[in-house]
Amino acid sequence: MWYDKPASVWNEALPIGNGRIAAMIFGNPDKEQLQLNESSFWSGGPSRNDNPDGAKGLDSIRTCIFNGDYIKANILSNKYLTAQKMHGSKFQVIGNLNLTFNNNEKCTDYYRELDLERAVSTTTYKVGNITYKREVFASIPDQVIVVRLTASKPGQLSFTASFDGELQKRVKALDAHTLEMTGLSGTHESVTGQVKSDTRAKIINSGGYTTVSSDEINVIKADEVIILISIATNFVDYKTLTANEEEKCARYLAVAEKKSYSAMLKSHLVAFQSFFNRVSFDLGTSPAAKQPTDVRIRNFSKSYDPELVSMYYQFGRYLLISSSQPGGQPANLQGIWNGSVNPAWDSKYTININTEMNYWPAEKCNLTEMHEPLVQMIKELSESGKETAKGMYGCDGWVAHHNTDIWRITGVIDFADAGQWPMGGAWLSQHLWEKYLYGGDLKFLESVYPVLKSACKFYQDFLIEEPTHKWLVVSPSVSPENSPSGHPSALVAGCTIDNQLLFDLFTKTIKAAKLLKKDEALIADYQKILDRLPPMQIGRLGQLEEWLEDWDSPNDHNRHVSHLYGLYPSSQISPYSSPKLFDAARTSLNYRGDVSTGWSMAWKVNFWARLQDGNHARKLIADQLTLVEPKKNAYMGGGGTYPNLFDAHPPFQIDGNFGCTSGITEMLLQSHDGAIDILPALPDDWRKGSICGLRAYGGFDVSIAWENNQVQMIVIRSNLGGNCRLRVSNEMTLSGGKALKVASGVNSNPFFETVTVKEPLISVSAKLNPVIMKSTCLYDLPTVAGKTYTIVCRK
Ligand code: FUC
Repeated sequence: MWYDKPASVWNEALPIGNGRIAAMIFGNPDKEQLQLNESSFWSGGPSRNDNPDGAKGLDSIRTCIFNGDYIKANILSNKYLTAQKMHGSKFQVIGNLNLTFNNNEKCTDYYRELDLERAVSTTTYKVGNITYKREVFASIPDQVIVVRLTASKPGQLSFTASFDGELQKRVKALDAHTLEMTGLSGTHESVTGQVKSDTRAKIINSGGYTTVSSDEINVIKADEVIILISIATNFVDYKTLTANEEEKCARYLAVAEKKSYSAMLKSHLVAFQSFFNRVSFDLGTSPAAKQPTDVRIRNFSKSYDPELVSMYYQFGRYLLISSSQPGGQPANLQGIWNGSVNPAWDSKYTININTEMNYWPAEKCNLTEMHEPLVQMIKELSESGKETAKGMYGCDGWVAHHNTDIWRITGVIDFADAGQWPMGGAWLSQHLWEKYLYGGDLKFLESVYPVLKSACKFYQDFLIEEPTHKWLVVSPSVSPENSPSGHPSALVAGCTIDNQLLFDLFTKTIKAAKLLKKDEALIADYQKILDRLPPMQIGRLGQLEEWLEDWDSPNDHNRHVSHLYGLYPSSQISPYSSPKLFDAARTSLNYRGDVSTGWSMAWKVNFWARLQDGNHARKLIADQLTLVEPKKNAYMGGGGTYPNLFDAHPPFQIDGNFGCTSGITEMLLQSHDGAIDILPALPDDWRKGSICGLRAYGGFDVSIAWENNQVQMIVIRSNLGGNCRLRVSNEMTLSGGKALKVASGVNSNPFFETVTVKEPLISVSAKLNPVIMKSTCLYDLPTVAGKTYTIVCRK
């Protein structure tokens, strides 16, 4: 990614991060601004937000819903279930390190870049005949941000280093080379800010000298300067704030300053590239790629620029590596990059889609380690959510609603129409099973099984029988952030997404119990619940119904498409085993329309990939790669992409980046439907390309090359052994010409079990438009763990 001018606003600055600390780099020749973040710097402190009156209101709210008195249900819900005071904390900015230069002359030859393959940002420019260069990276092994400033002639580096930050307590030069800023997180909704931060910049100059004023350091006539930035807080875990931030901050610096710049750069590259280099993606290039990145985004819809797509894809992987590292916090609504003390939606964790979307690329894009912080958060929520289940609803097990934060709150926030969704834990829990399907690690499954079981426990207690069909339903609930048209409130019972989530949760927990040989009696109970969940239904428009009744409106363009959870990320809707539902899902999506907020368009890339319509998915990518003016920060519809390739909801929200990276993968490889599907949704204009190093269920690493829209070569490494069933659109053989076995019957590899759902009832007026499926070849390749297989197009 490169630009020919500095960032004038935040959405033009370039992000670096090591999962714990991060910076946005502006690259201004006169004044370099490094806007700093640390992942545990959140407002408030350990806290809970359950409404203690839940038990008093629950029964009457449920009765109101079954009687159709939605207004009263809403009023009671806001009174008895919604949090009365605390709606979650804010992820807050640490502040800025500013380097002010006294360039009197105009600068020329300006260039700045973010090298995604090295995770290094570089700015160069000339003043007179001297070339200046700044390199910045955030090191995973050394836990500091490293800045190197050089000039083409000795003695040319003179600048002043200073800190500022809205939440600063004090800025002070500790010695002639070390500047320190301490800070305290903000008080919010009457929870006192308790996260203490310590930020230090160590300035190491070669040549020249430094002088100190009380809160600034001046560097004068240096040849080269290295600045090490260390940030630490008193955060230990979501319940504990007892670390000594000053000691931690100093320790990181003390270790780092003993190393040379080149040694630090080397270990940074080794660590970063051990993740990044696992996947390579080539869609070809074109003259458009010679332009600066912002120009390419502006021109994308009018030009042929396939390389912008592959770069955007890899940028998603870059962002996940940089914002989510084992042992740390999961990527929040802005990953780890936030310039404000008061960010949009508090930059917290919205778990009715957004946080889950952040992690869609983790497994399939070969970044399984980056999934770990989310797994840890789910474990923690399963502790904090137990109190919520008991206190609010009198149920066993654990529950989380539509949001959480670093303190792992699990109560209902905002207001009933958005917050009264007791399914956040059910959705997050799917990630645990998903991780097992890719990695096949039974020890991991065993470690998370109690979380799955306890999630089921909650719904065993919480589900109630609805009067018409005697189905078991979740009530009160909402189809995330959407109301049936004409309804005075979103509150209802038995939303489609809730039923789908429970279908997955119970099915997967049963599978896990069987694999781990546990809880036989429970399995029978779970099966009884599964048998009584509402089936998916097809409504009068031929659409998949979003609610228990046929309430969908053809004019509903809400950004959430929650009832298609069953299509993606879940695998309940399949062209092969549930063609009617498949068709109804497509009808629903067509009614919903294309253009929406950033993340919604990203979700639709995944949907159209699952619907095997590559051209429609490709169209959504183009919609998403529409340039949004960087100053547009206010909430509004019509999302796109900022000049720095950050997804624009607007405002900036990182889920759209991750969601689109996931969607592009789904266009090229899927593994949910009983087989590894090669190029299931290749658009016409991606005629030639290759993608290497993706992961599929069952522990397979898959690389694919194609030409003239036809698969040319597939390379499969088997990590677990077992049958590898492949679905390909053209005929293939093993390299060397040996025929592949044509597959039949059920895939013997247990990781590929297909999902069977009940066939829907279809209303008389509903019209289906069945898809003519592309004919595909199905092959079985028995594999041995550790072996690699090459398969080529049959000539
Ligand atoms: C949900 C969405 C919004 C936004 C917010 C963070 O409330 O409906 O569009 O993404 O989360």
